[in-house]
Amino acid sequence: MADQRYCFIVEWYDQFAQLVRPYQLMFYSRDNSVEMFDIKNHRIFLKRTKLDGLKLENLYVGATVDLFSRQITFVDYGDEFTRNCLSQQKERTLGIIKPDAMNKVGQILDTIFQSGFKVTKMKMCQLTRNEAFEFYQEHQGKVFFDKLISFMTSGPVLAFELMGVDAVGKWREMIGPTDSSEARKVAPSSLRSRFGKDNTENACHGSDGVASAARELEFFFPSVGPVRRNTAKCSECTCCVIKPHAVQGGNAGKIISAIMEAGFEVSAIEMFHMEKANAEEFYEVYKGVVQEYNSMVLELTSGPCIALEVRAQNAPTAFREMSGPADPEIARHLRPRTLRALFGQDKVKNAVHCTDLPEDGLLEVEYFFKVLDR
Ligand code: 3AN
Repeated sequence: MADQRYCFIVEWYDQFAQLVRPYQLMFYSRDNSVEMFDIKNHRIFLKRTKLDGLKLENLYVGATVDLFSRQITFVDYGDEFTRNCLSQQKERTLGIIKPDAMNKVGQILDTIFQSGFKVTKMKMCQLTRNEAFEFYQEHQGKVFFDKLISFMTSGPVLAFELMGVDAVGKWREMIGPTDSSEARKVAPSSLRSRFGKDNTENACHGSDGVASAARELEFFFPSVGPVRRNTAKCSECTCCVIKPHAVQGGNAGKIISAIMEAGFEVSAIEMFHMEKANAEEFYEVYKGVVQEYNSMVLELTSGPCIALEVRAQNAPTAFREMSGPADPEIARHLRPRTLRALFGQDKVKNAVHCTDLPEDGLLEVEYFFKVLDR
């Protein structure tokens, strides 16, 4: 591979100084090495160092990456070459699973993950009429507008950011024509053909261009100001965290499907890029108790995870049963149908976190959906 040099502007939050420190980060594709330059102090911060775990595909504006136990946030491209090369490869679009297809959310997500899209943000929301009005403002005055607003506010939706080469066009192609019955004729494998009913209840939304994608992403994932409300109910619930390795491995859709098929209500879904301090706080009860504590923290910060609010009677106990023994090897022998038996690799990469103490179910839901989602 040619030795391309990509340049990014990154930030690191220095907890001791309580300062955000900006750096220039160079990534060399030939040998996967990085070099960092301290912008404020005008000096080399990290000499060119090979980092086998680092991949160009994980470097994009908005990403957080663990470098020598420092959580680095990528805030911008550092030069025009990098911007030109990568902004095409890392085009973004907004996808929505509409209220009519939320009972198939796992299957649809699975199709997305298997098709090679990178999902970089995700949040389940319940739109108010005002919010739906704002989102669909371009359609105001059209005959179907009222029907569209009533439909889009009739239940929760899942909004997500997709990233990849020609993401806007590819996602439009994957969802198919607006009218689901037309889709069944001309694009039978499309999502609207498979999951939609007609031209209003058509399962999915996709931005129709790069500019509308930017506007629509900002609507659901604002870069400034308050975040959109999540849908957590914080009652009769427990928290499931789909761990980064399972998200990266493309298993999140299958895991959500399995949970719903087992009769649980999945009432909130959100992707988080966990910071080390938060992962340590979340796993605090295991510190000094479980041998794998440090590796667990490392895994939880190694990439995006997906937190779910899972509801049922006695949710923490029932969901613990479904997750299975912490060690997937043991799970595969004793409880082969559990999530960890099916999707786990080892005691740390064991697919999902579930709480051990029933009284912690609600607290963990609140940690993700009230404390971290601000
Ligand atoms: P698309 O989502 O395929 O880009 P748009 O942007 O023309 O389609 O319309 C936005 C949404 O409005 C559609 N997804 C659909 O739910 C609804 N819609 C569009 N056209 C009609 C129609 N003729 N009758 C009823 N609803 C419609």
